Amino acid sequence: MKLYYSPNACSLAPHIVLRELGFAFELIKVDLDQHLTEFNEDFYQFNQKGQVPLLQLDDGSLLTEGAVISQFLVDQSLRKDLLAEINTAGRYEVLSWMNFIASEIHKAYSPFFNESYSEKSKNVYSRTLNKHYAWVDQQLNGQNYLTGTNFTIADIYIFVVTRWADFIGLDLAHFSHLASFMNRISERQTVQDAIAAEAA
Ligand SMILES: N[C@@H](CCC(=O)N[C@@H](CS)C(=O)NCC(=O)O)C(=O)O
Repeated sequence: MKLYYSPNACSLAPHIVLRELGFAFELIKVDLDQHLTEFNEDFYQFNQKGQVPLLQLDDGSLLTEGAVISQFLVDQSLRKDLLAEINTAGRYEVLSWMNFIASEIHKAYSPFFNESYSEKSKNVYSRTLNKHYAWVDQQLNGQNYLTGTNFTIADIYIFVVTRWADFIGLDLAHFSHLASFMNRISERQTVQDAIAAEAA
């Protein structure tokens, strides 16, 4: 398997999932501005959306959309703790989080990485993020992970996008349960290995 990624981008989530599962994979770095892979190939020939993450299977088939790639990967494994089996309530609880993170949190960060947005528009997105994180912080009150006692792919995904708060100067320190959660996830060996591999 090959994972096309950009350092610290949302592709870090399926990258961590690959390490949690112990799968063999190759990382291919993409320069998103130049649309080039580290081998000087046009990234658009692999993904016309021009976005990471992109997963290429050994048979050459391609899968996009990080939240779906993470689900796909766990379904290829025996690790049902990361995402419960089909037709169980636990699975849909995790998928509900995945959808919330993708549609409400992940995309609310995008304007901060796009120079065409004004400061005024960015302030609107800051307020949106604060509102969502206030709710997330409440959910984490008294529990280690988003869905309770179990670490899942939703914890990985929200960890990856919430790291961006530091990059854009969004202060989330007042959300103490969220802060503890971020520390807890950052202590995992797979998370540290993935971050180090992307920095190499
Ligand atoms: N809907 C996609 C969005 C992926 C996405 O936003 N990727 C960003 C990096 S975090 C990217 O590739 N941006 C470059 C671009 O959109 O041109 C997903 O969830 O996988």
